[in-house]
Amino acid sequence: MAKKKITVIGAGHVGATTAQLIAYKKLGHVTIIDVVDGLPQGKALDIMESAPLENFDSRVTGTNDYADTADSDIVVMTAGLARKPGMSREDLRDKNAEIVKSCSEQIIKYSPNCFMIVVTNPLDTMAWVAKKYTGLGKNRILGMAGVLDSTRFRSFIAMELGVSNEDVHATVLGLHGDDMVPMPRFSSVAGIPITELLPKDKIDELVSRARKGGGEIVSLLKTGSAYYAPASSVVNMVESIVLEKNRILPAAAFLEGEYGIDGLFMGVPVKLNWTGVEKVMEFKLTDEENTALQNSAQGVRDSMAQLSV
Ligand code: TXD
Repeated sequence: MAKKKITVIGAGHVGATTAQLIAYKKLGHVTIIDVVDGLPQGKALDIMESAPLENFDSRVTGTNDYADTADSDIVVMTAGLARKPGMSREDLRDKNAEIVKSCSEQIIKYSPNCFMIVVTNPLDTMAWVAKKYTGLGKNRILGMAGVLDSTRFRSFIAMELGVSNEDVHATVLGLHGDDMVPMPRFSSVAGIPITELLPKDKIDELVSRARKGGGEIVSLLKTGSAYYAPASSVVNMVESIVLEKNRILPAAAFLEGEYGIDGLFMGVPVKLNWTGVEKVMEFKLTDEENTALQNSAQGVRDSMAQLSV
């Protein structure tokens, strides 16, 4: 099977780490594009020079010219500003909307049939901007947040119980922000719901840490935001598409009535394969869960209402 072409827009922390993981996992050829001259070229060459040791044959190239991204199968949008201590994701909205708009308009000219994964924050709102300016159908575009939020929740559960990460599953719905909706009822260790394994106050503590997981890293790093777990999360999604795995993953999908929510992107479980988003999985929520999800949707609406693009 011919290798897929995957373009990563933005050669910063998340973009470069994503490119590195795609090459190491042999998922396809990678093109990194950025506005800064030399940055994508330098990072791509550095990754290529690790090929003899990491044993991959993908080509990783860097460019400042969208013509080089032509015919990409998958595009990962990471261009934009990241948070610094004291900033919320919403503080990035206006500048990042301009950046996502301009990158979307350019990429789609050369790769009209791509599948796009949006990473730039504020995530749910930027996914909407990218959809608007690429014109991609709702089955061809997702925002990455749920995989990251749930992997954080999973890692905290595994640390708390001292069990293998492999055995821990967790579900997180809603927007990518402090109003995300971790779902303890659907989070389990080897199939046993965590509600059977941990007292309520401990679960509440882990839920709260997962909600604020991004901020915890920002306040430790001081110069930017998380990128190892975010890049792994993007690559988990890329893998499901390239390897046609049919995974059910939480991701920001464009909703048209699912969960009673219409016209915006928000985190829900989706079935993801080579055709793209095959479907949004719907399941019955308790009143409390539904209220939290509707609040989350309102947060996305409030953010979108302030968009200037
Ligand atoms: O869960 C999630 N979705 C997230 C989102 C997890 C982690 C990071 N998240 C967001 O991703 C973060 O809030 C930022 O909005 C993006 C990228 O984060 P990163 O940490 O990679 O930021 P960097 O290191 O500052 O890199 C951004 C790059 C940098 O190289 C810029 O030169 C480039 O984006 N950039 C552009 N590239 C192409 N085109 C344009 N117009 C452009 N503008 C900036």
